[in-house]
Amino acid sequence: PTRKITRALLSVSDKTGLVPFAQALAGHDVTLVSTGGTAKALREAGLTVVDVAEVTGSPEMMDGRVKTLHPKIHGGLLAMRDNAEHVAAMDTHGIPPIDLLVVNLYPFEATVAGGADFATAIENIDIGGPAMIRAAAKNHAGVAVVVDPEDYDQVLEEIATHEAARRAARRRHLAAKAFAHTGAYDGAIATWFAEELGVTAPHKRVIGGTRAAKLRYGENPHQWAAFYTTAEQRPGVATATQVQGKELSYNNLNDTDAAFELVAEFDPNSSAAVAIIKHANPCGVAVGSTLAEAYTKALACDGVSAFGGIVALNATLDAEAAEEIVKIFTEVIIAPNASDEAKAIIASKKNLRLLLTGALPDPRAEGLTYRALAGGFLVQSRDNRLVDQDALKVVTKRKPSEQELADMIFAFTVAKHVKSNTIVYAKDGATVGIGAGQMSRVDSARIAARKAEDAAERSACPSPLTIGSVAASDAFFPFADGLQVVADAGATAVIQPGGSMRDDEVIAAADAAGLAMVFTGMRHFRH
Ligand code: 93A
Repeated sequence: PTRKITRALLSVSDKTGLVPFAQALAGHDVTLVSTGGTAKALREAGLTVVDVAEVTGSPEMMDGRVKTLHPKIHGGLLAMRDNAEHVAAMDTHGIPPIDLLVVNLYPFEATVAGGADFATAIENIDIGGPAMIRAAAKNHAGVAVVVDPEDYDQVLEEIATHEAARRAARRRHLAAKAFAHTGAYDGAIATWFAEELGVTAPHKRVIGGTRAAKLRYGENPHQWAAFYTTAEQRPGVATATQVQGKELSYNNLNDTDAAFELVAEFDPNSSAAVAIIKHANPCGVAVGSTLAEAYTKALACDGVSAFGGIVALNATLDAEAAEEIVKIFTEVIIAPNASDEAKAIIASKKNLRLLLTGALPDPRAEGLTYRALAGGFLVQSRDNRLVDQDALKVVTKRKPSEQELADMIFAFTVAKHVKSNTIVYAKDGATVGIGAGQMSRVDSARIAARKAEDAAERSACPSPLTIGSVAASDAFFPFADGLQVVADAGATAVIQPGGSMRDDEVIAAADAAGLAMVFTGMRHFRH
């Protein structure tokens, strides 16, 4: 059986809840041992504290880099209480056992998130803390280790009840949490380092995240879920401030990310852009001279699917756009900023979540994406490529017009963010038909065209907007049949990567239909 807690070492950067916890410990006659700042906080609260320096007989040195790294501390954490040799070594060397270790680490992630320079970030790498946490966690049979102020009450309860049977199990849980804590901490450091060095491919085992939020459930209500953030500094759902609205769900976060990443492709200095997302696919995207105009155009693409969607904007949400958005049921709005007037309009919809990120992510930035599969996960570099206008190759007899070219680039940019296979029809800076996630490209082309017909019917438009549109395909047409569907739907120009064995047949079909077609040389699968 574990011995009673009579001696605790406290060394914490986050001093939340520290004083009442230490007071309660003192009330149970626990001796408090502490490092500089922690000892100071405890003394100011009137508590009696033994300095670590007094235990080690060695002062804190090198700006605090060496404070607890000493056999008098680590022996007290690591000695097995039921091992005669260990106990004898403690006696011989005058090492007092430590029964409770309370440590939280230098705030490395918060420091780098705050834009600290390299030297400051390095100085915020905690060495002594993780060493003690790992020592205590390894020796959990003899030491309770606490890395989270949320667990203070649990420890006090243990001291108060002395329930030996439950104690061992609880200590194992605390140890498991402690190793998860140091693991995530080192993962954050490694991720930050890789970013600093511009290393795209991560070293073996450096991927680490920290749980930022427990979610009520996952993709479905019977699934457990949480949101983990990495040290990747990318404005978006991970860094956003939620101004108002209900708690975000797993699907909200996933869809909002898709929406914001898409809209960030469009430079706000060139045009306002709006994307409306459902099930991680856009149901309408548009650019315009104002956000309100872009929103109205995006909504027109598929107003039925947009119900209950996620709206992302590439510029400060203004009152005019806010007025339009609140007209239908929307789950989430994400934007870099919002005017006070816009915020007041959004406030009329209590549940509507408004997320502000302060900035747009750089679509060209490097980074990693992850995807789970049974027994592991896949990691790849972000698809950070954009259409290179100079690399576009006109392959048909007819050259695209300026307007067609602009719409093609717009459509291909959107297609990059639609699940494969995708065909995106666009006209005048707005999608007019999106076919997503089909196993056959022909089906995507048909579905998108049919959706445009439906939209035309709903808005009493004499003909679907695919007539006179352009079409983008995320990957090459393997046969001419898909291209034929696009031509039949009324598109006048096509943008696609090219590179099929039957490119010649596809080009011939385009020429026969009088289409202009360009190859980008770059595929944008997204699954
Ligand atoms: O610089 S350290 O890596 N060297 C150490 O020996 C050491 N021991 C504890 N940092 C060390 N700590 C950390 O100091 C703890 O993990 C904790 O975050 C912090 C508490 O310092 P203070 O009590 O002075 O506020």
